[in-house]
Amino acid sequence: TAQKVGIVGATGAVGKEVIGVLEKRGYPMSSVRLFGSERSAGTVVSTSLGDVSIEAFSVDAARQTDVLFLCVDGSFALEHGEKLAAPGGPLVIDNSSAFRRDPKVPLLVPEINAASGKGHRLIANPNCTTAILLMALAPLVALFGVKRVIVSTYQAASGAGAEGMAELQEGLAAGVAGKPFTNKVFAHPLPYNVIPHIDVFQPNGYTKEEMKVAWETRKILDMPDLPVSCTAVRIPTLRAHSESVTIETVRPVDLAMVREILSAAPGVRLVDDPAAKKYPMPITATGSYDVEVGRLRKNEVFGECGLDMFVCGDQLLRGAALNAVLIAEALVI
Ligand code: 2RA
Repeated sequence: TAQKVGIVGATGAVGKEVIGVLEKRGYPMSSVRLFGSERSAGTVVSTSLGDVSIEAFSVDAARQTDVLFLCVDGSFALEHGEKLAAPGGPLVIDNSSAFRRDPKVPLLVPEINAASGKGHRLIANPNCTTAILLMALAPLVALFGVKRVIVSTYQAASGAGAEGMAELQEGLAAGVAGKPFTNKVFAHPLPYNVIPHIDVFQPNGYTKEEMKVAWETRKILDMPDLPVSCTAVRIPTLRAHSESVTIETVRPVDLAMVREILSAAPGVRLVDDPAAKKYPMPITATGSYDVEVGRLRKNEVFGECGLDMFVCGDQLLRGAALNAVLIAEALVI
């Protein structure tokens, strides 16, 4: 049946994509309400149900929905998430990191662990880097088992929201015009650069972004002791994240089986014909619902039980909005 849908943070990079994905997937909606700050209240946004004016957020108003997407920061989610999802309220799907490590809150990539969300009213949407990784990793873990995972990322500006994308585009335009450019959103200027620093450094020397990949991979795969090491790097692409992934498996890897399982995996597109210059790239993954996987090869360090691959996924879609809408589809309709 058609749902009363609400989106908090509808003018942000992820909120806008949620509106687009609901529309493109034909999500059954009887109404859509958009919530924002006092400042954005009154802004008119066009949706598949016509023009909708943004309302100033209140818990009571947002609870008058069936499904509520929170596309705002973690402190907002921590303050309001549980009140919004209390009995009688909507299914709340939170895009922030606020509840991802909370053992009471399911962390879902629907193709992998939708069943863990049954009966819950508050669901966490994973970090984009983790969701993109898991689309390729989970089918392989099911087939060969896994002993350890090593990831290096190449993350787009969109991970830092609309401001991050604007800073990159303005910087690139200034650079091309021979003008100076500076940085506010990123730790350093991003054009013509790569920055091995996303989110804050932790006592163990990893960044929080890197630890999110470890924490969330373990939770989604339900493997609390899985060794995962990530180096997360921001690069000057706009909206698709790339990841170089090495896994040590339990059973020997058969490349033909890897290709077969990844070709059949929902939400995954095998792009692996290096002789024809076909492999995953941000430029082809951008705008796609599927995560691209390729450059498949046996890893020469781990031998028979090792696999290397390259993965690209649209950060705003699989990494955020699409995953959130798929959660709603899996749990509500
Ligand atoms: C980033 N993973 O790319 C973050 C966004 N959630 O910055």
